[in-house]
Amino acid sequence: MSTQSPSQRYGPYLVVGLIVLVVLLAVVFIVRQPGGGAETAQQPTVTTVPGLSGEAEAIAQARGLTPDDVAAALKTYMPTGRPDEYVMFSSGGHSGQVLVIGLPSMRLLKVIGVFTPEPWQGWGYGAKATMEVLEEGYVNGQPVLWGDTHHPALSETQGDYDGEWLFINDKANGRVAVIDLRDFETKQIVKNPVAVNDHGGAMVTPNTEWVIEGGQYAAPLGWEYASLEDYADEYRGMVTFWKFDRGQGRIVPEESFALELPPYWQDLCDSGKLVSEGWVFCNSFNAEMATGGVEKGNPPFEAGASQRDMDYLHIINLNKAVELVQAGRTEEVNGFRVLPLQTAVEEGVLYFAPEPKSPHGVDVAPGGDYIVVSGKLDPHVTVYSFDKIMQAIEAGPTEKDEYGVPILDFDSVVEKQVELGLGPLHTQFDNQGYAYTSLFLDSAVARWTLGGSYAEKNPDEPWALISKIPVHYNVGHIAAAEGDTVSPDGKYLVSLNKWAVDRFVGVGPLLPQNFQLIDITQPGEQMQLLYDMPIGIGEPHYAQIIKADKLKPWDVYPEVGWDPRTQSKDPNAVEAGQERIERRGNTVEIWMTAVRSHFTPEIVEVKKGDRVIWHITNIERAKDATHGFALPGYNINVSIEPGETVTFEFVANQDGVFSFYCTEFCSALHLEMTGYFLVSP
Ligand code: CUK
Ligand code: CUA
Repeated sequence: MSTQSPSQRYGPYLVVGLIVLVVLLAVVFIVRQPGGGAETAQQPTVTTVPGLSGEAEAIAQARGLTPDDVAAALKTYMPTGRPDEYVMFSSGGHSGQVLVIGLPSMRLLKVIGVFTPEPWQGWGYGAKATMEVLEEGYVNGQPVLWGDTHHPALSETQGDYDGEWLFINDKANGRVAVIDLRDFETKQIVKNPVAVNDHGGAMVTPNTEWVIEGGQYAAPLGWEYASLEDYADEYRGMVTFWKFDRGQGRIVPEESFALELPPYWQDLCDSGKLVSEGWVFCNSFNAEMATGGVEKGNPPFEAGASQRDMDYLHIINLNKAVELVQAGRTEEVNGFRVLPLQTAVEEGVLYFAPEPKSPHGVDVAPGGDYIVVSGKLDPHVTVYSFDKIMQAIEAGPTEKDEYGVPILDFDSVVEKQVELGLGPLHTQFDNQGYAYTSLFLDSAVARWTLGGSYAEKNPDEPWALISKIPVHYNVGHIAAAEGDTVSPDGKYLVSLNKWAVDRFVGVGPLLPQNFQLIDITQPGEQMQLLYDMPIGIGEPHYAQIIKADKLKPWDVYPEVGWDPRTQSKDPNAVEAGQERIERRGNTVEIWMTAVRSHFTPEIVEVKKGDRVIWHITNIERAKDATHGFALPGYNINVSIEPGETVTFEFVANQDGVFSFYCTEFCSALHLEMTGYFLVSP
C-alpha cells in the first residue's frame, strides 16, 4: 500500500492534464472564431483610469476597464429622460418586422409589425385596417404571414432623408411595404406581379418618386412554369420601379412598371443621385446562367454561378425607361406593365459594365459620381466613375451579351480598385471623405479614402485602405449616420453582424445577432468600438440611421375617432354618451368607447351565428394612454392608441361566456377594465 497522499500520487498527472486542457481549450477557442481566428480572448487587465475616483474608480478596477472602455461607456450613456440623437431603422429579417433603435444608446424603441402579425400593436389579430394591409400582401390569394425583410429605405427629398416614410422589401415573397412615420405603422403592402421573390429593394430615388425593387433568382415573368432546360429563353430577371404618391402615401401599382432583364441573378441596386440622378445601378451574379442540379451530377449552384471572372453591373437609364413606359411601349404581365428587354436595349435604357465575379453590394457615393461594387470573392472594391460610364455610352460600346445588351469596356469605366481584405460586401460613407466597407470573411470594417473631390476633406492618400476595425463576427451590412444620403453625418457606424459566438451569455444553439456601434468621429486610423447590442429577432440585413430631429411623429392621433389606415376621421368613431349596440337581422354592430378605466358598453349579448361588427374608439387625449382589447377564443386582439378608432368583424360561431378585457396596464383599475361577451346557443 502506498503512503503517498492522493495529491502526491496524481499531482504530476493533474498538472500535465491541466496544461493539455488549457492548450486544447485555446485551440478550440481560436478555431471557432469566424474570420480566421485572429481574435484573442480579452482578459480583464487591472488598470487605473485617470480622473476616476470613488465608486467609478472601484467599478473600473473591478471590471478591469481601460480608459477607452470608460470613454466608450460614457459615449453611449443616455441618462433617463434624455432622448437619442439618431434613430436607426433596421430590417427585422425573417421576423418580417422593422426594428427601431436609438443611437448612441442602442436602446430598442419599437418593433414595427410589417409582413408578420405583431400582437402588442394588435397588428393582424382582427383589426380591419391591419388585416386589409396584410391581405394586400397575399400571394395569389394564399395567406403569407411572414416576410424576409432586407433593406429599409427612408424617403428622401433632394437626396436627404426627410423622415416621412419608410419602405422595406420582403425578399422571400417579392413584396414592398410602406410605413408612415407619423404613426410608425404599415399602411400598404404591394406584391410584385412579375417576380415571386426579390432582393435589391427597397431603394428610393432622390425625391422618392420611385421605390426600386430589384430581382434575384430568375424565373419566367409572372413565375409561370417553364422547364429549367429552357432557362436562357424562358427565364428572366427584373427590376421594378414602384411609383410612390406622397399625397396619398401609397405606391400606385397602375403607374408602376418592371424592366425585363436577362436571367442573371440581379442582386442589390442603388439609385443615382446628384450628377447621376435618373440612373439606377444593380449588380448581378450567375451571368453563367447555371441551373444547378447537383443531384444530377451538375455543378452545384455555388460553383456553377462562379465560373466566370466577371458578372455584370446593370446601368439603367430610368428617365428614358419612364419615357418609353409613358409612350405605351410596355407589355403586360399579370396586369402589370413591363418594359421588354428588347425595347430597353434598342432604346438605350440598359447597359452592362463587367464587375468582378459574384459581387454583392453596390453603393453610390454621396456626390453620385462614383459607384462602389464589392467583390465578395474578390478582395477589392471596384469603383466606377459615372463620368466615364457616360463617356463610354456615348462612344458606343462594341460588345454585347447574348441578349444584345451593350457591354462597356471595364478599363474605360473603372476609376480605381482598392484592395481592402476578404469578403467585401457593403459600403457606406461619412462626411470626411472616407468610405467604409464590411468585410465578411475578415470580420472587420475597412475605412478607406475616396479620391476626386472627396480627397480635399482629409489628408490621407486617396483611394487607399486606411484602417480596419475587427467586429464580432461575420458582418453583413453596415449603416453609418445618414450614410447613404447626399450629405452623410459621420459620427456613428453600426456593424450588423451575423454571428455573436462568444459575445454574450449563452442562450442555446440559436444565438442572437450582434449590432456593434462604432465611433467614426476621429480621422485616420482611429475608430472605436463602443457597444454590443444583441438582437434576439432575426435576421437583420440592412439599416438606415436618421437624425432624430428629422422625425416628426404624432404624440396622439390628431382627432378623436381617427382611422390610421386612411389617416382621417373614421365614420364609425363614437363620442362618449353616443355608444350603442344595434341589431339588423343576423348582424350585431357595436359602437364602443374606451377610456380609463372602462369600456362602454360593458356587456354585449349576441346569438350564436350572428355576424358581429365591433368599433372601439379610444377617447383619450393623454399621451401614452393606449388601451388594448382582447377577446378570448376568437383570436381578436387589438391596440387602440389615444384617439384611434378600431373596427373588427367576426361571426360568433362559439356559444358561451367570453370575458373581454383591456391588455394595456393603463391605470390603477386596469384589471377592472373588462366586460362580458355573451353568446347564447
Ligand atoms: S443583404 Cu440581403 S443577403 Cu447583404 Cu443587403 Cu443580407
Ligand atoms: Cu385600458 Cu388597461
